[in-house]
Amino acid sequence: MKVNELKHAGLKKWVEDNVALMTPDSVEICDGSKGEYDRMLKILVSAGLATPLKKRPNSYLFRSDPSDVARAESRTFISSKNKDDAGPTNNWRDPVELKQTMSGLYKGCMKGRTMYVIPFSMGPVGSDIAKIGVEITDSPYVVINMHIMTRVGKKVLDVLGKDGFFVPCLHSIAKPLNPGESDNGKWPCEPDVEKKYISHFPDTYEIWSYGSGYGGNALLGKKCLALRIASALARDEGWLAEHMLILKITNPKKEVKYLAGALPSACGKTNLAMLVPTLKGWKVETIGDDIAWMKFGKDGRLYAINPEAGFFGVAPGTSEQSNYNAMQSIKKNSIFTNCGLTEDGDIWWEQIGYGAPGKTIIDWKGNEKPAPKTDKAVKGEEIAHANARFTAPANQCPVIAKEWQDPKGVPISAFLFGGRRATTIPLVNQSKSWVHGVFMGSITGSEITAAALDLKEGSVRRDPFAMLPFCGYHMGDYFNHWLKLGKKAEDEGKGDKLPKIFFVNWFRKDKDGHFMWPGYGENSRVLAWMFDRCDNKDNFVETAIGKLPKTGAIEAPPGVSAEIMSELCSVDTEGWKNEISDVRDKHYAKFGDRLPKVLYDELDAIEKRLNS
Ligand code: OXD
Ligand code: MN
Repeated sequence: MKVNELKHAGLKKWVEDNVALMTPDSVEICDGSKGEYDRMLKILVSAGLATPLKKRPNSYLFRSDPSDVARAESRTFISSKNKDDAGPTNNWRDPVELKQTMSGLYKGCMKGRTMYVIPFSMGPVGSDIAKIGVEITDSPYVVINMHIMTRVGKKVLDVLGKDGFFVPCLHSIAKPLNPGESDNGKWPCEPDVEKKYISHFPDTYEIWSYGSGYGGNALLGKKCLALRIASALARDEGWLAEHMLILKITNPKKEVKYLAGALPSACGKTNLAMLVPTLKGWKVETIGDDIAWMKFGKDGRLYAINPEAGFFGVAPGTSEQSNYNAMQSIKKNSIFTNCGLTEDGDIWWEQIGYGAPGKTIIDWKGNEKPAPKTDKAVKGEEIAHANARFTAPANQCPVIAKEWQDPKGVPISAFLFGGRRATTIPLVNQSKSWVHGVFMGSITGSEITAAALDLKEGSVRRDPFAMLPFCGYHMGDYFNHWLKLGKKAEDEGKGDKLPKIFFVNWFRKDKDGHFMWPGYGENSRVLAWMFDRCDNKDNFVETAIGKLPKTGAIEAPPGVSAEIMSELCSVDTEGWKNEISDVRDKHYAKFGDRLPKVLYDELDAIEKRLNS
């Protein structure tokens, strides 16, 4: 298809304007076909950027530039007209100035390259909850990743019609080529981090990205569209765009419920989405591992779709033990970025579950090193980058639920929030009400190590709703949006249809620093308790902080004593008093008068109950 054959006048003009600005050598409208995918890989292999993997059919390894290995949060901008609308947790730039700067950078940026125009659907094509985006990019690596992560092609243009709504997503790796020049094995990008831009214009629902070819900076359907821009759309249109997994859980009586869960990075969200239950007779299946879009149905229930079509997962730490189903999902047709390359032509990473075969291995920077005999991570000597990734089609997951592509979505019975907390926060806690649940989401936090961020070891980084880097507007307004949706449902007499809200913590430690809860498949015991709570089973005690499991309501996993279970499921009054003052003084205070008053009321009410 040629640009002048595009039926949508707005799309055609947008593409033509950008062709004039970016001056690519040629333009291709992507059709999402296997032929197109294979052609992109030929280009990438001959440019020395992709290595075919002997051990995995139709799978390839890429090594990015060391400047281009993760989301560039400091270069991610929320460019709303009013600075106040971006809020204290986002980087703001004036949209007129930012567009001027970036238009200057985009000028001639695709010289010597092909411009690819990727029409994609986030969510099953044509679903009422789905949205269409079109990404302009000069990166064939982006094209193949978008093929896996979204639904690409002509069917999307058909749904878009002549005047449908789409989110324009501009992307360039910022590396024009001179005549005769080739990438020659060097990952093309702007190596100066300060010159990378990942910009969002929430008032006009646009994305402009420049200088990075990696992950969330470049695959614009994911964090940029499906979270930052979608959160603004959801605010304006009355729905929810959340950083949540979606799972299906079936009990031994074959009853089914769906649950959506938000956990900050490094808390095992993908593992939870693909969990293998240890609890007999229970089954967990996956709908999505990262993002949920949810709209109320006429029946008052909240229906969720996974807007994505693949997994873009962190590789290190993924093993048959930590995530059996992820390991099965990446056996073929997968893309690996910044992993190690073994002598026998396979990928390898730290904590993959086995040492590397052979004598030598190529690390993520392309250097040959002795093959590690164990899979332990050695600081500063990593074979795979800590944020090395796999991209795999969701339908390769052995436990993908049959309804994962249902255009009407699945009805959500429960929300789960959680974080990595060594103390205070119990194993599981159900909110007393919707408002209390929003309060729980708003104080979500996770402990970090000093090495990871410039913060005191063990201190809590608050990551409300796990949306801190992903909310496209002021987080105080975002909390209010959640409150408003709950109030509307209650005012309409549909409050009982709202999902129940829970807070979990798999990461409590004892005085010696050992984890008290085994996690992984044993988390099914907690999911089962939540399942029964959704059916109003009498398995809880009412406490100052919420509804906690009754003694014996969660059967202890092997090796966990009754005393430990009771500690995991009780109120740490002193710890909670500290938590409350930390939230009031260091967290809520940041949001000024946009922090909804009812959340302060909730804080006061918990404090009062703790003191009584
Ligand atoms: C992700 C993230 O890549 O949350 O999913 O950073
Ligand atoms: Mn994520």
